[in-house]
Amino acid sequence: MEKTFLMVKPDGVQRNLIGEIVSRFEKKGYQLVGAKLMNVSRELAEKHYAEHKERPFFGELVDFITSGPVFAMVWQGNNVISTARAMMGKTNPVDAAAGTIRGDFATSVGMNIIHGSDSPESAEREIGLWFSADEVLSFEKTIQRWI
Ligand code: FUP
Repeated sequence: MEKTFLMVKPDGVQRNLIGEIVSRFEKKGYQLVGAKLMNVSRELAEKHYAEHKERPFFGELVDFITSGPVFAMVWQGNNVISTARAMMGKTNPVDAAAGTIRGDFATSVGMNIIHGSDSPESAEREIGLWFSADEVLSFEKTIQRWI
């Protein structure tokens, strides 16, 4: 079953949006298999956003993601990587459709509430970066067969 890494960023935590965001993915039919509220070290932030190292906004991005607790999660389900991206909306909230998380709650590209892995390779890399093997659970929900 496909897994992805999702994270409520510091702005989403500060704005009390953890429940709203978790609820959207639960209602969609996805399964939460790992979660933790945590502070992010600069080292972890720089590894997570390594692909943006040369971009002019890299410093601000690392400052932001380390500025307060984030809610890191692993979700599982059919096509969860691409479907979660669709539910998040475009990176820049100006382009994010109403009904998406960023479309409904964000106004700035820097503070856009949520991160989600953008490919199977990123999902594998990011889950390994943020979670140890014993923090990602494997359990069956019998109700899943009805969705
Ligand atoms: P996404 O995968 O949607 O999070 O988008 P990216 O990987 O392209 O960007 C990662 C983060 O960098 C965004 F969430 C916000 C930040 N960013 C900026 O601050 N300015 C930009 O022009 C692009 C991205």
